[in-house]
Amino acid sequence: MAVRVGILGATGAVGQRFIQLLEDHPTFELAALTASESSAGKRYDEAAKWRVNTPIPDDVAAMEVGSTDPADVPDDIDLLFSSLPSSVAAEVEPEFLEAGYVVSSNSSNDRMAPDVPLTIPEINPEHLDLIEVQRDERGWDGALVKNPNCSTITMVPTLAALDQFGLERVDVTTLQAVSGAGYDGVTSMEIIDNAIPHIGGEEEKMETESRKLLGSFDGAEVALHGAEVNASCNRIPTLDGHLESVFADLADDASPEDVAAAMREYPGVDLPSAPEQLIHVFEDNFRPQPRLDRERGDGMQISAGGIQATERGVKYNCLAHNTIRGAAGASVLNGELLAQEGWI
Ligand code: 11C
Repeated sequence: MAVRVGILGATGAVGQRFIQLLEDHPTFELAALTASESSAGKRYDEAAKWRVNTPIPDDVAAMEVGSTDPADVPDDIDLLFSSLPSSVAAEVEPEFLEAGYVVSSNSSNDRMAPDVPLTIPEINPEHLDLIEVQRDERGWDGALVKNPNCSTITMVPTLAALDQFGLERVDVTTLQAVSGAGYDGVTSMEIIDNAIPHIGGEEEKMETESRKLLGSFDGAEVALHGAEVNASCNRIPTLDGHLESVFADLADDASPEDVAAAMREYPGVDLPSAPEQLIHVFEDNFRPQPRLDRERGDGMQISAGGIQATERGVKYNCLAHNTIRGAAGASVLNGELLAQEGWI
């Protein structure tokens, strides 16, 4: 049976990716678009002027954009995807949750709240049970699930594969695409011939969200993973695809071959938007590269390569499409998990 879905924040970079990913989705039927007051009341193709993705389907182009007031959204919407700016989402999402909507959100507010599941279906699907806790504590009839930041999603599946070797410490340097910075970054590409050695708030997100995703869950609370995580985040002039260099200290002996096998064998999930194999491992040390590898698995697969031994463990590179696997695709996948697990 079709699940009727809507988008909170439909006109921005991630909102446009939602439109793309929901076209021809096997179970989700797009039935409501919302955006800021300046877009409300307009046709979608007039409201969403900027495009980096595929053309807007004709039926979506003609849809009217509503406001982010729950009274403006039809009651029969089963699931809302949110890509609102976090300051707006912090006000708007609770209104929808109180009104009984289920929200799968990419916005960064509340990701570390103890009663909010921060979920990647292949890594910690059991954390969805936190919804019971949030309903008890906040009195919401709806449910809120968050996906992590794109640079976190790129790295965490590889760390989950390594955890069997006793993950003790992670140091990571990111090379992040301009689409992660949203509208201005992509339209101007003003950092050509340059790199920006800082991305506000990004390092802390990687350091905390990773430990929540990998943390153990006793049914009521998540204990953060004990590994120390240190991140250095940098913007480079690629359009899409975050590349990351990871140094992982391991308690047990693990050769690069052991690590490659663990990554290749890390299980996937049976959800419509999930790749069959979660992590693709390259033998070629010059891969993965953003332009060549970000579309693997329709943008939903993680790539890794360049695995080498260090004195304390291994180092390697990993890559994911930041606005698909790292943002809209991550929320869609969580929506599919919510449906599969009976939360919708
Ligand atoms: C970037 N990762 O590339 C950011 C964008 O917390 O979801 C996404 C921010 C977030 O700048």
